[in-house]
Amino acid sequence: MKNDTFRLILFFSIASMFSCSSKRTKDKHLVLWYDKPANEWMTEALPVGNGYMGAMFFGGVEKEQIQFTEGTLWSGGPRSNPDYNYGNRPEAWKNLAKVRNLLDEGKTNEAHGLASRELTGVIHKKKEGAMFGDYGAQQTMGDLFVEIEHTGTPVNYKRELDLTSGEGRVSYEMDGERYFRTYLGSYPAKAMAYRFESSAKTNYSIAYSSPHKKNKETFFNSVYSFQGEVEDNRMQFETCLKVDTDGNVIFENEKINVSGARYLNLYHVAATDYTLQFPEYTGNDFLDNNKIALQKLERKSFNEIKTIHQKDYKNLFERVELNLGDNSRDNIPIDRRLTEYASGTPDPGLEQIYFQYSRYLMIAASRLGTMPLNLQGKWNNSTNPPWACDYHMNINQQMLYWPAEVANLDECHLPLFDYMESLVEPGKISAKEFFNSRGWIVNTMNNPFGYTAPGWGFPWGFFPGGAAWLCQHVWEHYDFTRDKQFLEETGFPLMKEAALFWLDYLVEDENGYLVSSPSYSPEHGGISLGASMDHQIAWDLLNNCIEACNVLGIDDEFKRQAIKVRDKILPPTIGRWGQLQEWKKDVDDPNNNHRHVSHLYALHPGKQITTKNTPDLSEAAKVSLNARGDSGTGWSLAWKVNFWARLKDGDRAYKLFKRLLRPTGQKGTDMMSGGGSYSNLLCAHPPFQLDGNMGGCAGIAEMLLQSHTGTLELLPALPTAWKNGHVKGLKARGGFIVDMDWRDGVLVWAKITGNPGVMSKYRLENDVVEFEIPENGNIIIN
Ligand code: FUC
Repeated sequence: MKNDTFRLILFFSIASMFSCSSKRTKDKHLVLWYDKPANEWMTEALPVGNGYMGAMFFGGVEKEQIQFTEGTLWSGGPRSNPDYNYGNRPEAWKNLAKVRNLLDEGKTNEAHGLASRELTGVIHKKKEGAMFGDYGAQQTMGDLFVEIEHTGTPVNYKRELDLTSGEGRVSYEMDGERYFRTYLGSYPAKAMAYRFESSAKTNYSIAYSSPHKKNKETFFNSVYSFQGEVEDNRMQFETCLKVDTDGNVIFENEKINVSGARYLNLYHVAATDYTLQFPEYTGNDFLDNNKIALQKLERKSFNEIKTIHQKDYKNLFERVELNLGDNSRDNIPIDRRLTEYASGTPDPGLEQIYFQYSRYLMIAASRLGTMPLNLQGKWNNSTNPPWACDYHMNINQQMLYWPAEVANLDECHLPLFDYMESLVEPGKISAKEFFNSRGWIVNTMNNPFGYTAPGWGFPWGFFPGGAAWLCQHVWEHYDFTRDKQFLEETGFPLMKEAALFWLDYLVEDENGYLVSSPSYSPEHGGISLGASMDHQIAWDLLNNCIEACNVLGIDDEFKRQAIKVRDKILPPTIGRWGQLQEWKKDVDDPNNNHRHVSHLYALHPGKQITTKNTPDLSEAAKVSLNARGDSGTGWSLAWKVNFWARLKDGDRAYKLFKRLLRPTGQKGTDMMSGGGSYSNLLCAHPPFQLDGNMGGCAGIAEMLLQSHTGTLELLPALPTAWKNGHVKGLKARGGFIVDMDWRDGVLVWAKITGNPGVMSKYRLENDVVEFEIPENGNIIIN
């Protein structure tokens, strides 16, 4: 009797939790939900993360699969091979003059041949099947499988990712009983937490499956621990599961068996011995890290852990609100919404979700003390992932962080800067060995082991401009936050050191301009003398350095030099068919629709070309962009959204944004036109790359607010489709926060918040208005 009463109370409390949760879900719009479990990792499973770890849950009824990894788990690097040399080829620079001479003489093929032999990075291939040898690759840590012992047909099945609370859920009924699960990644707890609840007493069997070598496996005091290592470099790791349940627990045959449980909480931690520190990259006390994380969870209930997580998450997430109109399609699963959207059904609610999903993903995967986002954020299920799931510096890494400032998540930008700082020392060696120059460089592909050399193939791997491009991010971080201390201590040292490379590398051409030689416009056209992207990146970096010197009032000598060099760099040039030239020579092919649109860097993310200050160059950029067309990989589409927004063509930007949401069944590597979204809304390059999600989010912001000219432009590229809307919390350069309401495509109300006394200008259509932030901290425009 006592037991029955207890059971009844429990049933009602779980039942009320269910009704609450479905009611809550109904009035919330920011939920990705599905009426069936995921079959496939890449296209359907849903991501959760705590910054350090990324996990994907499938929501299977009889068997839950939670694939996971930890950001530092990599193969390759110094411990994988005594010959690993961070990619460097000692004294490669001795061939530089010869390559330059050949280019000057127009002997491009010979220049290509010599550069391929001598200006390429070095990797050592050891293991059969490992694509990148001692360069390595990000590694999955494996999968947790949770078998749930129940039979019957599930009804009212729902699998969701709630962006407002930062948690995943699965719920269903079976045989008259209710089942409910929660999945979350807690940054403060440095742990993942999964909860399984049921109205009936349930049996579970939990197993971890690792692709890596096992060194030790224990189960003690309700904690399962697996210690293992990556085969080629012996990187050590441990992952632990702490089991908290009202059922009985036994560990046998490498499985945790739980019986008679109405709740089962699994607290999941993982760490490796990796340290972000040149030259060894090892030494982290990973066992201690996990021990401390688990100790912190002691005596905390799941609800307490969830509350702490939500506080941390909401503090970041709730800063920005976006409303683009009708949310009435929330009762339809996302996969169906995507298909219907692609066939013409307007769905502003889905567009809002797409925007906020990127913010969710950034919070889940990029926090102070963690590795920066990689090509797949922190979500990788392979030991041999595409492009090593690395840090790609010729667009991808930068795009991953485009929304960080404008979408009001500047703290999430910080891991990128820590990573950049770690690259300076190896990057200086690469600059010296390959170019005999000062400064630091990175090239196309970068791993967590200081690989800063050009890639091992030419020309795709050749891109010394990568570091300068990264430096735009530290400048932007300052410009958005106006954190002078950051600029002085972190930003400017990185920028100046990267600028030294360009002061040495640029050479004077026959007309007295400074040009980049050899250079390469990612990732086509071959070796050249004078790729425009290099010139625009160098211009942008020097220009930002000059502004930084002004702000900090330092380094007059360097500033003078930077001004002199900046003003001598070959400027963007208009070519024979009215296009913006991609190279110094006017050789652009009007039929080239390559996915990289590198020569428009000056338009976005740079600011050398603007519709207002350089209208002719803007027109030329438009001609180039039209010629490139509206197809591309996911990130290419996302970049085009931003380009058209900068060109103030909201409808064209919107057209490309819609393409980005196009459902794609493709899984291969279509470089031409396969870009779109999977049903879990992750961006399809294809395959999955997170850059497109982030670039798309930044593109939406760019349509609503721009500030790169020093003037806050309100609704500069509003698409006709977004007739009425509201945005709160976007950030603008100068340290401002902007809220806006618009009706029938016209701004009706805006609030600009900033520090009292700060002055700036805003532009509304053709009117430019100067303002000063008053004592109360904001101005209202209506
Ligand atoms: C660059 C791009 C490819 C891909 C890869 C990860 O090389 O050209 O499209 O995104 O990065």
